[in-house]
Amino acid sequence: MTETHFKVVLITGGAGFIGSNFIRLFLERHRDVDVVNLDKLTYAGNLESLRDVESNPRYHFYRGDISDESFVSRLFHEWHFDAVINFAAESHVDRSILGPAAFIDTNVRGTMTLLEVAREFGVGRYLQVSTDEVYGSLGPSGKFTETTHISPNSPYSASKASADMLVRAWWKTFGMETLITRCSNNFGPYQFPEKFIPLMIANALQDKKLPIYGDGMNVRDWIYVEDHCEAIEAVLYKGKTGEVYNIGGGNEVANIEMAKLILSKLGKPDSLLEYVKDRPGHDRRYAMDSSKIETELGWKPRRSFADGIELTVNWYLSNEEWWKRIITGEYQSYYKLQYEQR
Ligand code: NAD
Ligand code: TDX
Repeated sequence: MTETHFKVVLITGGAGFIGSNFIRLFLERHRDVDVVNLDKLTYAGNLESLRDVESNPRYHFYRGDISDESFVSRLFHEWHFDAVINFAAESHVDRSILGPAAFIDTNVRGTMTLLEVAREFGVGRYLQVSTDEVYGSLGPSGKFTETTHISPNSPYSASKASADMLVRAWWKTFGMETLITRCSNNFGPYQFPEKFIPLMIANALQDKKLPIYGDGMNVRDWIYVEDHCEAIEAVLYKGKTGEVYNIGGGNEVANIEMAKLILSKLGKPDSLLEYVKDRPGHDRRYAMDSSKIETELGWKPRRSFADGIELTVNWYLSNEEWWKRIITGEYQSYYKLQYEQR
């Protein structure tokens, strides 16, 4: 599919959920590209999610912070990056309500730092991985398009929207070749068990209550993570610079329906469901219109919702060690120690 040729690509936040899935897919499909993964290894970063690629000679890991300008500059001196994909972020809405500062540091300042260094070094393409949440909330009908007014409601989405604005400005003012993707809710292997689907699976497997915020009727548009990764790949190679591309799965499901589906797949009773206090500012409904990326770049999601959820539930069933060690904090302390000793 490639017209543009990249030799070295910088992936930030590659030890997270979507980044690790992307690295795996990208190394497999682009056999002549080196991938540098820059990740701070926050609570959400886990090198265990990349075990199968760590011995690949084209994969290179650096522990560092995207908002640390001198570190980022040193990395750009060491490597000649043809493209940057910024996945690194604080990504959990509930945490942004409890403490927004880290969201501003990483999602806003970190993006600015990457943009500035990438500009200084003349990087070819810069892709910002953004979210449908920047558009705010929908009523019962309609979908977000790329021209929908930006209207973020949580500290998380406000920080992501701010980053999008910076990216736009660096395109317009400095002529940088930037791209923005805005995707709906992802699910699949290696998602941190604080997010809705893995949390529901992990709790059900431990016979713990499944906390449902509010009336459980909030709707999300779910996309299997591999489909999101393929969309990012399509935008990186074929997207028009300065543009925004919406990415959605076309699978609108109310939270309570999702939780019940997971319980039934695991043979667990609905009595595990527990309605709890709503999330403040909780967006009611998200739905993406992906017609632009479909018509202009020929991408569309390949995985059906039924297949994706089956694969995901099975993955958590057969990778209990991965998520249980996260819950107990075992990986976190192991990797922290390993990298702090360097
Ligand atoms: P995640 O929380 O699983 O992973 C984030 C990664 O970024 C972690 O590995 C973490 O260690 C790293 N990181 C955090 N701060 C950093 C910093 N200052 N410097 C370097 N690395 C840092 O998140 P995710 O779900 O994989 O999301 C990836 C990106 O996709 C984010 O930008 C998010 O906003 C966006 N997104 C996510 C979804 C979703 O449903 N998960 C949907 C749309 C967009
Ligand atoms: O315990 C819970 N109970 C519950 O009812 C949790 C954690 C969530 N929920 C609800 C809130 C949402 O309506 O489930 C829905 C999904 O929640 P999250 O998994 O926290 O995702 P969301 O807030 O929709 O944001 C996600 O999608 C867009 C990602 O976390 C973001 O990074 C991404 O940008």
